[in-house]
Amino acid sequence: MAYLFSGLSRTARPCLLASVLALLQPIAWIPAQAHAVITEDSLSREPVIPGKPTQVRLQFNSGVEVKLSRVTLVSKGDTEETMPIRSGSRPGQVLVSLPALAAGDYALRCQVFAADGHLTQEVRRFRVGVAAGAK
Ligand SMILES: [Cu+2]
Repeated sequence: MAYLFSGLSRTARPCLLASVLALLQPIAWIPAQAHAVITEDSLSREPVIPGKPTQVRLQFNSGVEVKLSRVTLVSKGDTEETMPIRSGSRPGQVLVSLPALAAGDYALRCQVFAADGHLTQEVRRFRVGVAAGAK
């Protein structure tokens, strides 16, 4: 990190920049420190077929409070729709019921409460149809 600033002149401005970056870092690092992180998802291995309802499995590294969590489907034009979710058979597994989707690009926005009460958000992009399976 230090080398980023080595080329900058020794004025107050880089110091200010460094201070601002230092303040922002904890916010930027929330995903890395997340308390319920997706460790595996079925989207990366099983393509979503157009026109067919699909169950997506999300595996988290910790227990998840499903009732306090929300998974939103984001489609073209930033249209958002809350998807039905329920606990899977394995600890930390969440099942998302996707409706039949037309071909195109989508994303799942996962707002998840870990068993310890911490909220984290992750986005998983996926493609339905031609060249499906692309991340
Ligand atoms: Cu936590």
